[in-house]
Amino acid sequence: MTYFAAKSFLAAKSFLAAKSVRYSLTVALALAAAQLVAAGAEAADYDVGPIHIAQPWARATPKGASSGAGYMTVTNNGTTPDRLSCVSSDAAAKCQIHTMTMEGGVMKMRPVEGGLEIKPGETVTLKPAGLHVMFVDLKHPLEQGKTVEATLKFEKAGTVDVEYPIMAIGAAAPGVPAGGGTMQGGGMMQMKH
Ligand SMILES: [Cu+2]
Repeated sequence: MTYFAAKSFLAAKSFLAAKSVRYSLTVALALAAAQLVAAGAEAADYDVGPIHIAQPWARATPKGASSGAGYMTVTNNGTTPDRLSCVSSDAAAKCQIHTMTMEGGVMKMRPVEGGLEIKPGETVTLKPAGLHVMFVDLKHPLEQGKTVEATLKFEKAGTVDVEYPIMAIGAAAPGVPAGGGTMQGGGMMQMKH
């Protein structure tokens, strides 16, 4: 619940104290609807089979960048391991799941072969300086305030189209504009396909 929604909810609550039950129900429903609309502006969560995807987001890219990155939290609520791959994106020639590791003082990223395993009951967070969805060979820059779509494939659970709201260049997390470990412009970055 946003601060604004919380405030208006409290206001409505005291207002309702003097009203009939039927009327209060109507207002409560209207409030719930208003909150749903407000939530629509933020990232949606996705479910495919027993897989839950929360808070997808991507980073805006500078002009001329050839690749961009997306992040999210993936939980496997099932009883068998599953494997995540990225099939396609509307903004890039291809998309991949990448790992990032420090090797000899250099940050290297490379595609996860055969898909990223997510064990039963496990939650895996894709975040800056770690695992990420890599949008390779961008057709256009990722622009803050817009979204980039990717089709994700889970070996067992199936495919799902996910929209990643695009945050600022170098954003550390949704709603956190401060940079730190930006993926783009990496003189230190080596990429293997
Ligand atoms: Cu990458």
